[in-house]
Amino acid sequence: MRVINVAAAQLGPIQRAEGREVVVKRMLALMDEAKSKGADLIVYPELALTTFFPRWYVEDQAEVDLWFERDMPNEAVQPLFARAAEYQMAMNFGYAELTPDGHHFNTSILTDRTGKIVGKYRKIHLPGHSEFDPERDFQHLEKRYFEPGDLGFPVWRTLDGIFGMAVCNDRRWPETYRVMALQGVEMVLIGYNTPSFNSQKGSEGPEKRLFHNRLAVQAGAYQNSCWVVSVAKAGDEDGFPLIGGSLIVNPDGEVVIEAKTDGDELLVHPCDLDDTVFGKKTIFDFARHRRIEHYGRITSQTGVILPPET
Ligand code: CDT
Repeated sequence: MRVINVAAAQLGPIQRAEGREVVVKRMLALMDEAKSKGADLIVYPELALTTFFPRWYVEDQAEVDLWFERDMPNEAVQPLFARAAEYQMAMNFGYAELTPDGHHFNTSILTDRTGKIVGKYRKIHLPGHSEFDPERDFQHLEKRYFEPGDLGFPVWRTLDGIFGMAVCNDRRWPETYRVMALQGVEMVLIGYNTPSFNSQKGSEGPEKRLFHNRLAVQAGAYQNSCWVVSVAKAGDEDGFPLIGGSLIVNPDGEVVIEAKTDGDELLVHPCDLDDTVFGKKTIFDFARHRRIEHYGRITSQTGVILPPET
């Protein structure tokens, strides 16, 4: 048995006017609760330190850059790193990263039990658009504010297991999990900010959005025989609702625990990394069953190529 106690730390809304110190206080309160429940690892959402700013169209880059972190850790998050180290708790959270040479990424980091950053992932599947779109009910400007991640889908050995990360929209793409599973991933950590309504189809509301959230992560877990921890920023941010529905899924694709609220909420579950072994040795033993000679289109083609008309 290789059991780790995982705390999925869902965050409720963060308003545009709120500073990082307000959020960090809430994150610390969740970490204290996680400690009292024996957590080994705490997982926070995508862009955990700010409101989900891609909904706002801003032309002045200097103003946009106020949502970005130039260093990690920095002064604002130092208390989180210090307390995680004190508690010997590994930690994962997402933030907007501005590199010294001026690149912008939607990033997620993983620390070990000492508070040292052992893994960094930069979101690859950026949803949305890059210019103001008057046709939408609200904006989703991730393609404006971020570049696609340049680090691939690495995995890291820590906590006696093999861990990977993904960010929000990545969870809808089977390639995300499979590339990590080809490196033996045992647990995938995901943070998300998912609007409760489709900005291009108002009839698609929270019920369907929560269904797609479960569907995507349950399939990813089952088809790759790994744990998935998927954590929301939820609730009403300045009049724009985000779904909750944070959840932990086992390697059989079953939901073992799920959030009930749209606020700050902690879900703690013991996850045995050895539960990944059976699936990886049987139905999803990639070495025996994959047929890569038929998968060429996956990496040689992005869009659809229709068959010729007859
Ligand atoms: N943050 C993020 O990636 N949100 C997207 C919304 C896209 S609309 C389906 C998501 O995949 O949840």
